Amino acid sequence: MTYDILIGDRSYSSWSLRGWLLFAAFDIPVSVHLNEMYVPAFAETLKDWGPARTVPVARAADGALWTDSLAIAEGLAERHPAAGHWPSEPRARALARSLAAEMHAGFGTLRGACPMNLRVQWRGFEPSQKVRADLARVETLWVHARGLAIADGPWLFGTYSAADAFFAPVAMRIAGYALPMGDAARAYVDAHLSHAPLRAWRAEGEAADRTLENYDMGLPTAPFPMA
Ligand SMILES: N[C@@H](CCC(=O)N[C@@H](CS)C(=O)NCC(=O)O)C(=O)O
Repeated sequence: MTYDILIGDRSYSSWSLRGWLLFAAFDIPVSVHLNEMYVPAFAETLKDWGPARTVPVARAADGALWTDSLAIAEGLAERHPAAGHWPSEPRARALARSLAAEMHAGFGTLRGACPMNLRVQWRGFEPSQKVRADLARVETLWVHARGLAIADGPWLFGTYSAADAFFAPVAMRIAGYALPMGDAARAYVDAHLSHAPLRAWRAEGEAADRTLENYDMGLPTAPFPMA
């Protein structure tokens, strides 16, 4: 089976990053098509991808179309049961699905206040109480997942799962805005910063992407902390 995925600008499109990681981190080949965001052609291009209104969108050679990142996770897990999108242990698998769903549906304050931007680290960002509350919830979920991990390894359930793909952009926000987190959460963020697929994604964004002014926080910058 071959696949195609339509993504937005790699440096900024957090949902696209999730969708693509669901292929790349699980060794499932996919042809990538870029649909630059915030230009009129964005909506035009989407017309070739069924009812999709946002990126990512993934398509299988048999015509199956997933117009949402969570649908991509379930579609690939169904077609590639050995790839390991969800943990094999039932309680861990239930929690992994719950984490991905909560990430998908929530954390609007954190997402709105700290848009993902893989090009710079912002200096002097002061998280509001509401952002801190989202971060506290993120840490609660991560600690809970680690308690159910059945394998060694730096990821939420030991080995990389779709839950990690869903939290990768959160980890990039923590790194990019130097958000305050405990040591265990910091180590988890570092695992994402060292993750080869995510590093490849960022390098491609650095090489190809425009700078989107609407992502400018108006703060001093430092290099993004991924060497
Ligand atoms: N629920 C969707 C969210 C996708 C989404 O909001 N994508 C953004 C880019 S990160 C987008 O396409 N924005 C363009 C628009 O809303 O017009 C998913 O999980 O795939």
